[in-house]
Amino acid sequence: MSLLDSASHRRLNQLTGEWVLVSPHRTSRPWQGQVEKVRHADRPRYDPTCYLCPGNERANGERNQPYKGVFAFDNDFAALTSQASAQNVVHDGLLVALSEPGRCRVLCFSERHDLTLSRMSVAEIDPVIEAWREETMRLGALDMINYVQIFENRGAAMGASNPHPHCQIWATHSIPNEAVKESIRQSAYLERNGSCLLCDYLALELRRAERIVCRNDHFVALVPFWAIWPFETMVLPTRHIGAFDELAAEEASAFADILRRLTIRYDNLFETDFPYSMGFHQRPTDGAPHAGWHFHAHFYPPLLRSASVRKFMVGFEMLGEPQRDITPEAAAARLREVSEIHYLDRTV
Ligand code: H2U
Ligand code: ZN
Repeated sequence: MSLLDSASHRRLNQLTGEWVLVSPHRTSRPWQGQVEKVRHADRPRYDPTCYLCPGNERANGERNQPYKGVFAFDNDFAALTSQASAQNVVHDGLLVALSEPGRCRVLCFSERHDLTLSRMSVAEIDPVIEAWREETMRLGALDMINYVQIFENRGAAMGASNPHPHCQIWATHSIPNEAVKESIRQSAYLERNGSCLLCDYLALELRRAERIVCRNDHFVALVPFWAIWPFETMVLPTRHIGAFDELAAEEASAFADILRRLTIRYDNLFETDFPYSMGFHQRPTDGAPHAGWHFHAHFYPPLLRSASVRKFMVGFEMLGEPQRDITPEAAAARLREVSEIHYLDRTV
């Protein structure tokens, strides 16, 4: 037994510079708290009341095209608008505010209301990746946009407002906090070591193998050494790619493959529609080279022990720092153990 699997310790997140507290001895404590409802994947292929299904009316009265495959539109309740001018400033001593222009988009992965990434084929996910690339490039090319954040909230437990497979894209004038932290750490590492932080980290993880979940020729899915959420993962390209625009065709397909396999493993873990927030971190679009930036996806799933018991980020996590019980190594082993055939497709 080493320090890492028996005694309380802190691990450093190399991407953000923040620490996470790990308490491996605590996993056997009893649970009498909230129980999440288990959701069964028994949705219809088309839901006449869904505002994302083809041909249906959205909340603002506009009608979706009778689309097949991917479909993107401007968010009707956008958190950011292009009207806000970046010049507007409030600076009164300790009161500092800056207006924030931007764009918000919604992107449906499929016309099918009942699908999820885990239930789509690689051929069906390919156009989703192409749309992520196009949206990134088109929005990133706008003068006022310096960062493009793509994210998916999946499941009611993560606040998704609708089960129809979709993600959101928020393109901002400012680089948001999480991306700033990772940017600073990645460029400092490059300056200090002359190599990329995530290239070096990935090489180390591949050597040790204990936190790898699955891989293919171009991508690796792993539980980061510093993971906060019980089954948190990161997906990294093996080549040093900064953003979607650098993905070669075979890499895009390999990305579809790994996203499909990882989300199937997630669903199989507790035989449920596994909830998560996931998204991509990529090079800012402010025109600077950002040579240290290594493109990656983060999956932040809340479930802890079953389809009904989730982790809460409260108490010490809110006031002190994130804490976890199950170790990243144990979580990776659990994710490795489960099948890559979706439980709903199993014949026996
Ligand atoms: P979430 O499920 O992650 O909340 O994403 C759904 C988004 O869809 C949400 O941001 C938008 C909401 O503003 N939306 C529309 O743009 N039009 C609608 O008719 C309803 C929801
Ligand atoms: Zn729908």
